[in-house]
Amino acid sequence: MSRRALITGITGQDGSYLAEHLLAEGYEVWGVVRGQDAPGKPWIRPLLNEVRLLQGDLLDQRSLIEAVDQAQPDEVYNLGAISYVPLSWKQAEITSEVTGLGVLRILEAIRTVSGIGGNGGAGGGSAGGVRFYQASSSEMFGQVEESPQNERTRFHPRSPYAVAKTYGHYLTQNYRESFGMHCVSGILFNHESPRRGPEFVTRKISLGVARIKLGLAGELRLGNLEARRDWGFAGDYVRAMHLMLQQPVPRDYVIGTGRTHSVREAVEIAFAAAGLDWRRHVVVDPGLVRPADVELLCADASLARRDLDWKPETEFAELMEAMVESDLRLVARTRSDDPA
Ligand code: NDP
Ligand code: GDR
Repeated sequence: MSRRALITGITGQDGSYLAEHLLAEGYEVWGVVRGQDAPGKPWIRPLLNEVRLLQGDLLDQRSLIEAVDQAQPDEVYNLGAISYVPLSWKQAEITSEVTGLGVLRILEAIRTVSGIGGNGGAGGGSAGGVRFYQASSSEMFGQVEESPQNERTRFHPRSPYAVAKTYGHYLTQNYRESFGMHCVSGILFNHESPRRGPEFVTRKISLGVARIKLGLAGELRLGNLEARRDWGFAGDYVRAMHLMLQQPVPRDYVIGTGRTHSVREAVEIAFAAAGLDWRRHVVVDPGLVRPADVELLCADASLARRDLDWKPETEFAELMEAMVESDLRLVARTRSDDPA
């Protein structure tokens, strides 16, 4: 019988890549979606025949219990979150509810359905029970004092989003220790793709380049060009999520490339890929600089390399170029579909 996976956040960037990966691995995949309508994102549509969708919300305990009960999963991947850092200053409360307390609700749903009591263990939950993956984030490191960062690096979260993720991270650890549940957190560094939300900087750049190249815009407004990130490809990172849950002993892993680039370098690569001079188009907008930015993040993923035999396969320049190419096609198609 095929193994069953339940994914929250299946409509997001990572959810869709993870669903594709697990289907290819022979899993029966179930996804939790919000609202009444079928999800509209174009990359989800081809999956609709293969993935079973359940209505649920990380704000709603009952819906999560029902989703876990219906899917009877072997593995649960909690990818659902409000994931855009700037929004978390404007809507700190809802971010804490979804990104932070949502982790508590999904863990409680698993505990309830598995019958794991206050002393742990009762209905499975240890080696034979449901395995749980929490989408932790390098944003938890925040203001770093040492680089690169690994599983032992101190956290110093710099946004309400990062604080909520840190809560979810410790709670996942706590359920592992308190109830013997097979819970792991992947501390993932930034990962991107053509499916990245348009508000995140790499995709904002690739879409901006495409619109400028096709004559639909003249400038691209950005914030802090000097921030440095360890950027990888989302398709490589979902493999790591799955590998983490296959380990006999649950533990947390850092996932990243170990290389950093600045936003300025991302801009240079993307504009050059379309034959444009970025200096003629990029405007630095102080209004886009964050109240407390994270200046540098760089992963030491040597534990994942050793235990999971995982390494990234996509170079940053290759990734940015692929995103520009994809957005050039997307913008050209949208423009020709536009009756105006
Ligand atoms: P996205 O923002 O693309 O996707 C977020 C998902 O969460 C969407 O499917 C969204 O659904 C869902 N969601 C939002 N609110 C709720 C809610 N109340 N109940 C249930 N689901 C909800 O994120 P990514 O795919 O990029 O990231 C996946 C996870 O990994 C997130 O938790 C993110 O914080 C974390 N992460 C991401 C990194 C990255 O670089 N991408 C790095 C480290 C961690 P809807 O479509 O309905 O809005
Ligand atoms: P991040 O990603 O906050 O690291 O969170 P984002 O792409 O939003 O920002 C990266 C860096 O770029 C700088 N920047 C800008 N960012 C945006 N969005 N828009 C701009 O115009 C702009 N100009 C400069 C930012 O200041 C920042 O330093 C992502 C999310 O996926 C989180 O959910 C995840 O946890 C982390 O990655 C790891």
